[in-house]
Amino acid sequence: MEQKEELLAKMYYRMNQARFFEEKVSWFNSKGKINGSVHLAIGQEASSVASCLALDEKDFITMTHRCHAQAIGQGMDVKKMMAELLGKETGYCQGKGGSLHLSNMADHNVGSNDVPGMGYNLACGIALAQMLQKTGNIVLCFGGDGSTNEGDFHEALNLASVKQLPVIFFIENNYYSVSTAIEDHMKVESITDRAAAYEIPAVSIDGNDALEVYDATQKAAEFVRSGEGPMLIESCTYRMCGHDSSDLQLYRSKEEMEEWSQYDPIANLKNQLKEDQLMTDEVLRQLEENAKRSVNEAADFAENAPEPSLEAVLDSVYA
Ligand SMILES: Cc1ncc(C[n+]2csc(CCOP(=O)(O)OP(=O)(O)O)c2C)c(N)n1
Ligand SMILES: [Mg+2]
Repeated sequence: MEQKEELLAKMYYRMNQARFFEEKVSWFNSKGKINGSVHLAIGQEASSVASCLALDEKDFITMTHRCHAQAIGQGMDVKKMMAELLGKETGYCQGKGGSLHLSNMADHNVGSNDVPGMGYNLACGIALAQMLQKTGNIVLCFGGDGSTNEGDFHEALNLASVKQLPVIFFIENNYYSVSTAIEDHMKVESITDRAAAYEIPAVSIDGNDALEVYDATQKAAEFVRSGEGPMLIESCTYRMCGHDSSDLQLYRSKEEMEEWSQYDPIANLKNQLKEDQLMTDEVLRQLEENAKRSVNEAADFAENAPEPSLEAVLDSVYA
């Protein structure tokens, strides 16, 4: 078991790294250096990062389209991530995956997906393999509120429940599916109600409170690993940015956005760490600086990395 201090430092560092990484991605995107769309998770860092930290090293994750903070939470290397986003040879998928097909199977990261809900059944398949092979590994499956309306979600929950698969369905409820507010796309009060239909235990948590996210995921991981079957966590959070770079956010009020900006998950963790005297200002500042430096180095690495060669264009392409 990791020392508490080490864990909190890793949590604060990776949440900052995710924020700086995405600010840099946004800048590269505005300069036309990233092809295709990117979906930022600014405001969702506690949810995406602290959940991953509750896993063991060999556990698996499946990611959504809003994947950068999830990947950083799981410990992916920001240099290889940035190179991948810029389409460079030194990226995780030799520049062929980009943000929407970013993966790292070697470290049990099954990857991001452009189709909402694609991760649910992938997670079930991997969990079934872990069960049959008795590896003791579990799967943390990320999803979004909107994707729980997909058939895939319901099929996966049913299968996981019937087979008692070791999966945590971790739903990041940011109250929107692109421009559609949650009350306009589902009738149930909470996504946990959906788990009840499959007799899957579920909890709803404050996804902007990193410590609560970590505790809830750790409890769920214990439950799931013990062979009791799947669990669902609804992690309530807020996307403090547009759905993608073309989003003018005309579907929500300035007051609502302003209110959530007062509840920034990074500032929230910082305040908690200071109030509980778990970290000094100096240590916090150092972690922020280190995180920023790692992202600047990643950006330099990616910009100076070679383009994939023409000869390699069909390598690792299966369909
Ligand atoms: C098959 C398919 N349908 C629709 C889309 C467009 N799309 C991308 S993300 C998204 C909304 C997903 O909402 P949610 O699951 O709440 O995740 P969030 O974007 O809020 O993180 C939609 C409709 C798509 N990429 N693929
Ligand atoms: Mg959403």
